[in-house]
Amino acid sequence: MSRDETSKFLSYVLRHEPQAIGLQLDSEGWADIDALIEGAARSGRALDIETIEDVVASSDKKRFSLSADGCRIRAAQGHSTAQVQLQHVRKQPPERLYHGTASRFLESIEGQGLIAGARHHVHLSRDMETALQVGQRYGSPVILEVDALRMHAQGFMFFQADNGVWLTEAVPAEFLRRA
Ligand code: HQG
Repeated sequence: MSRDETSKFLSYVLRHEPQAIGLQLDSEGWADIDALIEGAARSGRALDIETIEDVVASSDKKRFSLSADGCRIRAAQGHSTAQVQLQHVRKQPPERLYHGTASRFLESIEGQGLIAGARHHVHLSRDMETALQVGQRYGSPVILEVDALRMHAQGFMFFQADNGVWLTEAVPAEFLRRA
């Protein structure tokens, strides 16, 4: 597998479908790297520790983390699997955060706010550029500005993943406006 294919494969099994290769994640999202390599081999994918380390080091968004002893790996955020209930670090957010989406979702978002969908959290970024890239994945991109500090002051919880991505459970429409 190329570096890109490996990154997509790791996202798939470490965030969404570990059972697809018979892999067990703990509640903090960690997988044993030997078990990951064995599971990949069983499903016909050749994976080795050097490729994994290369993908971890080169990931533009720092999607994956290795444990201090180098034996385990996890995705920093973006999970949908019920095997994982990652306890992200709770933090006070900056005044504004941004969410990139596609214009065709706007009507629904105006009605019900931002919801996590399949993932465990709504993903937000500190900068508009990242939000634009995220929004582009689904069509004509739109950047939404989130009144994060005001939400926080009203008791909504915010978390920051290992890689800096901001997370919250949902964003009611009243805290959203087009950037
Ligand atoms: C939209 C990538 C209709 C939401 C990125 C998004 C991110 C609604 C889509 C990470 C809605 C969900 C996550 C509502 C939200 N009605 N649509 N009420 N509320 N949506 O992929 O935030 O490259 O699950 O706007 O960089 O796009 O994979 O979430 O368009 O950090 O590492 O529903 O994934 O990271 O899509 O992306 P997603 P996301 P990686």
